[in-house]
Amino acid sequence: MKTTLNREAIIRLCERVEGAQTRAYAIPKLTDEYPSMTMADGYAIQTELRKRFIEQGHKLVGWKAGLTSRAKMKQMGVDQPSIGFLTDKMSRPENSVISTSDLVHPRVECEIAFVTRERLVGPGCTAEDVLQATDYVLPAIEVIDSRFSGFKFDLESVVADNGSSARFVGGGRPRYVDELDLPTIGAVLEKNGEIVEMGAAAAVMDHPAAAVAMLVNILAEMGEELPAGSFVMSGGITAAVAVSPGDHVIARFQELGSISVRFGE
Ligand code: OOG
Ligand code: MG
Repeated sequence: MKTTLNREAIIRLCERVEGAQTRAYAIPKLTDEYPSMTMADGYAIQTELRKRFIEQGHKLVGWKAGLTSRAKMKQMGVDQPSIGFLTDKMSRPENSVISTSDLVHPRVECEIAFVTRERLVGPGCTAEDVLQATDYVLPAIEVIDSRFSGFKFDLESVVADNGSSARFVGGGRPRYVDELDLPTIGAVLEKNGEIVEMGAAAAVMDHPAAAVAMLVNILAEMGEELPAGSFVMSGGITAAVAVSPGDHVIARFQELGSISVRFGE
């Protein structure tokens, strides 16, 4: 991947995103200052952020594909998927209360997550390769939180902001993929007892494993691979739903059980 920003600008923008993420405030999208910034620049900033968090003792537990369904692309006004990294500090247990005071404007998504038992290396990784390397799948709720004002961004900016990654909750009923017809799995998202979104896993690139393959191929462009034992989210099936303190969210998945979380101050 070819970057256009110099090292100094990448560090400065990384520090800007890191400040907004760790202190939960909104910033203007990065392309306001650097209109010709590219996706490669976005990934260079994200990589810098990942290295910093790891240096601070955060553990890399996996990756996420984002903007992989038409519902998500339409909601955010973009036309391409992206990837981001996941650390232990972002993980929250099922049935927990997730605090919102350390988030800017959280939204929830329902996703299928994969746990791998073999490493995956691109380029040329396919959905079949992913299914072959998968130990099991499980449902997940992702809590995304763009650090950009009004949750408005372009791809270059959101990639730098680690794909809006904030919190994630894996749970429900883990299953082996060969026991499921993954694309036809339905998901219903409820907020405070009302159904707010619904869809099927096929909304994610016709098969969520295709989104994981796409992720592995982007990793390859960054000179990285997906190690065995990774937790990988394949992307929101439906549009994301805003949450505030007091909200109770349940994501119900056909065959995979459900995940419940509450939001607090
Ligand atoms: C970008 C993150 C998208 C997904 O599952 O599509 C994402 C955003 O919408 O802020 O996590
Ligand atoms: Mg997501």
